[in-house]
Amino acid sequence: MNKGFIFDLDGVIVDTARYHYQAWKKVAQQLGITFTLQHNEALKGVSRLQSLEILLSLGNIKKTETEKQALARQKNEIYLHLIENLSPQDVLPGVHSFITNTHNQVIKIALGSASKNAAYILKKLGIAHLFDARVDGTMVSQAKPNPEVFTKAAHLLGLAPENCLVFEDAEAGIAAAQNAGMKSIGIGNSTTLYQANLVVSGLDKLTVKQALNLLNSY
Ligand code: B16
Ligand code: MG
Repeated sequence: MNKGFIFDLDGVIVDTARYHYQAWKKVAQQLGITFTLQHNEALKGVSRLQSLEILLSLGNIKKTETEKQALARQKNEIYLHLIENLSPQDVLPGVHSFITNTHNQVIKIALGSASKNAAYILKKLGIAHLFDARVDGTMVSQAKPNPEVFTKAAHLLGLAPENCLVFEDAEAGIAAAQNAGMKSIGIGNSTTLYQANLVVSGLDKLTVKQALNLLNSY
């Protein structure tokens, strides 16, 4: 079949979003910035450096490029420490069977993540082999909502954008899918992800047939 499903990582396959939040919260505290779960929504799916820019603007704080690099590095060290014990048990409910059923339907599978830690995380989760292609933060120059990550994934799968369906938990990711000319399924809250073609709370609440019907509809 000439169709592809492109999965975001953080928040769709594994709940690392809460560790990103905890790591940024520590950096924010150090800088004297108030940072809430609501603020964190704007950082989801966004690159590390751009997340830092958002954080700094919340506190109206200016930093030099060198200081920004150091803060981003510090956040990543905290984050890596928090995900140290990630294991196959951390794969979110329904993900394994959804991906296996996708394979059984001969639909191609790609990862489309903003994270530079994506390869490491997939390895820890023991699911790297399930993907036909992987595009992550080390391979793109433009962050979501720019469509680059998904356009590249479609290219690697050898598929046209209109034949790809994106699964995303972030507002910026749904916008990136739209900008790539792809339909999307939001994973999470329908208020935040209202621009998606469909929103479910998790992959355990969706069948491959439903997703395929959405991709094939106009
Ligand atoms: P890193 P996704 C994104 O991953 C996260 O949602 C976002 O919070 C994070 O800032 C970004 O990756 C960069 O991650 O610091 O590990 O390179 O949701 O696109 O899979
Ligand atoms: Mg995400």
